[in-house]
Amino acid sequence: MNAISSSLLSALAVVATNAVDPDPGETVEWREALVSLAETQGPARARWMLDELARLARAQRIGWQPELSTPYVNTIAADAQPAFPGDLAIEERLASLMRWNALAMVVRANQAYGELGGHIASYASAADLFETGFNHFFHARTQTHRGDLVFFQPHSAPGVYARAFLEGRLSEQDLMHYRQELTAPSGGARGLSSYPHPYLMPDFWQFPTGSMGIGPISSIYHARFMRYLTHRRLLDCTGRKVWGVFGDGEMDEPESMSALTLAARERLDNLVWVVNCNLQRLDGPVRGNGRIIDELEKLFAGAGWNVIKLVWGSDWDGLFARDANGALVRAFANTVDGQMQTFAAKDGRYNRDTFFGQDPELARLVEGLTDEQIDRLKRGGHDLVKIHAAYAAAAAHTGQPSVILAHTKKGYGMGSAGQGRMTTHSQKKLDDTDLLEFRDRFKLPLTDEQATTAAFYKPAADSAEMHYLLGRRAALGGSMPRRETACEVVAKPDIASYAQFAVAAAGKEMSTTMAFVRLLGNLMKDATLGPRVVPIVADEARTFGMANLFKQVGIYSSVGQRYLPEDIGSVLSYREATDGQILEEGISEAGAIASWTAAATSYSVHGLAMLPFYIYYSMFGFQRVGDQVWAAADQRPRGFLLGATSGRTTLGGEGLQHQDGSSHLIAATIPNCKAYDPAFAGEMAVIVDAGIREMLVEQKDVFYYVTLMNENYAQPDLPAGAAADVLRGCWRFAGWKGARPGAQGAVTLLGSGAILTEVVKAAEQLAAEGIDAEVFSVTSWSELARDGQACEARALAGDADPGTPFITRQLAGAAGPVIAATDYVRAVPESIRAFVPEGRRYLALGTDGFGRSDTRAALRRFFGVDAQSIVRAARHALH
Ligand SMILES: Cc1ncc(C[n+]2csc(CCOP(=O)(O)OP(=O)(O)O)c2C)c(N)n1
Repeated sequence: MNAISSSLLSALAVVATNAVDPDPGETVEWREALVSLAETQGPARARWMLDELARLARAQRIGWQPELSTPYVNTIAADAQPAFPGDLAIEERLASLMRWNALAMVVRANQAYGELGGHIASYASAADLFETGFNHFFHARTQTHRGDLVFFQPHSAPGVYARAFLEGRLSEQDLMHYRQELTAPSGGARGLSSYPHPYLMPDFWQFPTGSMGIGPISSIYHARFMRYLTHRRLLDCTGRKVWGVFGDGEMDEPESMSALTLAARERLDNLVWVVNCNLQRLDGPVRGNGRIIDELEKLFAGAGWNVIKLVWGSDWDGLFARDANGALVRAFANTVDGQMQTFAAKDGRYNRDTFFGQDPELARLVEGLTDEQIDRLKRGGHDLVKIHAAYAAAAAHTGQPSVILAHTKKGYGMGSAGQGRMTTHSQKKLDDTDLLEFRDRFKLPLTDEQATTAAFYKPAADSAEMHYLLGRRAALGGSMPRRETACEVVAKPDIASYAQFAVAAAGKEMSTTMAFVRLLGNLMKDATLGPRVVPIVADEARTFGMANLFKQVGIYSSVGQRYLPEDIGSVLSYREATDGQILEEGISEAGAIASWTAAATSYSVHGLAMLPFYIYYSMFGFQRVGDQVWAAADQRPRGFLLGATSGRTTLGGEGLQHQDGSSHLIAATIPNCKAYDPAFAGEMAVIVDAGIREMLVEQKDVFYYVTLMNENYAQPDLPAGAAADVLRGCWRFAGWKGARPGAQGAVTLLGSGAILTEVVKAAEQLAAEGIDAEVFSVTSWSELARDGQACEARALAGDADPGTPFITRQLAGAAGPVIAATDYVRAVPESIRAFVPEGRRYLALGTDGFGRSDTRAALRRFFGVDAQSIVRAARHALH
């Protein structure tokens, strides 16, 4: 209200509801009283009075609630706008150049190869939103400022490349290789990825946004993680912001919405979202029969965000000022987005007749304007002055995250070739007339030939534009986006100092989950590494026996603990603290994996290596949030994912939706994910130790997935020298000699994770029957398969010495058919079939199908992975 001018206030006061006013005279008196109060005593007093009336209405049980939505106008009134601090004319010229080069990049790529794809219309709508950020707000990392985090709408990537071209970071050759990552090097260029992909452009993009919804949720958890780092006094992140430009269609994704209340609850005023409300998505309007801006306003306001509506550009200020009776606001209230899109697609004449022509008052407002002027009336998201005002207000706002709902036109400036058209999302062919019109529309300094050949354009180095462009970025710390990787090495403690109990377990009974939790507790006590550990849970800490950590290291809370926990006297009491170390994300696997991603990329985003361990029900990992893991992989994360209660049969009673038989299959498809299914605590310890070394000491871009079980059994010592084979994926556990005289044959048994104990029992039984059995513990099927495939690839490439796959060599030391059994689907052990030594039969047993509720023994029998089934398979293979 404070931002709404008094003239508008009076205009808004007469916006009619559809109900008939039974006493208009009385209404006028009340209205005038409020307007006069606001004018004479200011908006604060007016707000007080309205609050007071609301209280009174509640006491009287009148049944009135204030609406969460406001009229379809800017939140920031024209007279409350700060002066524009830049050179408007230059910024507009620069924005036009960005638009042109982005468009040219897509058009040319598709002229050369029609199959490449690409988008023009999204950036055409977002260009001014990006440019204002680049010229005035997005701070790059410097010696004194670790940089803002900026999430760019993915289909607008060409606009970011266009800017990098003008800033001298990319060459014309690079632009010519947009979406041609493989062929670019032969042209002496770097290929430009379709969307922001740090994996493919590791010194450029920071955050992948190509999969809708993942950018938004990730930005929230990054903002929260910055608070966590600050509160834990590991890194002061004050003064740094997270900016995200997202699509209005993208807001439909569950991930986009799922953490809005968290952002508000945590008072993340370091977070600003700009929702590019061009009212369209791919197929058509986002809300053809409604208004997405109004809907999002209610949603965000209800979730506790500061909402800034940026609906109309400066050209509209005069119209609103003259519109004493609120005809415009009334008309907007009756115009749905589908119609608004049509207005964008049509010319000034149509808008005059159809929109302004609906009411004599409206028609009078535009009497002095030509059709072309009506056509050019800007929406808020295309007006640099208004955008700047909204960004400045959002950046200065405290106590809440802010969202700017920026009204734009999809395909802005593409004229009849695309502006507001239903098909504009994928429009990438512009004919000569379209290109010339675009040039004229944005006053580009191009000859007809340059325009029709979509020539790239860069102003001379000594031009005012280039000075301005580079000067603005220099003032904001340099070019963006820029992905950095330098961070200090974190020393790894000796494994004996934290995991001796697991490596030399001496037959003690425990589950690998118990062992892991104990190991984690020990690691956190290490003076150097300990503080960098980030344990993450999604409301399953008690399930995994981690409740002791609540007291020991505390649960992170930005406000500490404002209550006496019920169990305060207990040694395991629930403790929340501002410097708490555990991130307890509640029942949100999407949130927890976003949190993990923030911590796992901290080495790059903040220059401070952290080591997250996210432990969860393995079924709710790759299957539930697989695409978020894929996006995390794109960012080269370093950290551990722990799939607990893993396997189809270890979690007996839980049944079909809980029993995971596939996570290792999916993990194997992620190139930088090293996945292990250890059977023993000692193996698990060696794997975690190696992971810490690879990620924190050697700073390799890998992350680890380790599955854990809740079945208790005797944990053997890990023999000296086994560690290297454990890490490669397979070590010889033991051999059993047939008890009966006279050779009955020999078999080789492979088992992993939960099923290794069944394999051992099978070996004992086979030996009793007179069959020799060698048992290998497979710790990673995927590492074995990758090693084999790498040898194969070398051989195919003509390498004279391609090497022998590790698993082939391991198995060569044993005899007979090979039987493999796991708690995962058969395809997991099948992945090494090609590398089993020639002439040896290979049988893979797994847990294909839906899970069931029953005891472990019954389940293993049912799936055919119990000792009996393995014995039967061995006998079968021998005959
Ligand atoms: C998870 C996911 N689903 C579908 C797509 C395909 N897709 C790409 S852009 C797009 C429409 C985007 O609309 P909006 O968010 O409104 O952005 P605009 O391009 O209109 O600015 C869709 C459906 C995707 N990239 N990611």
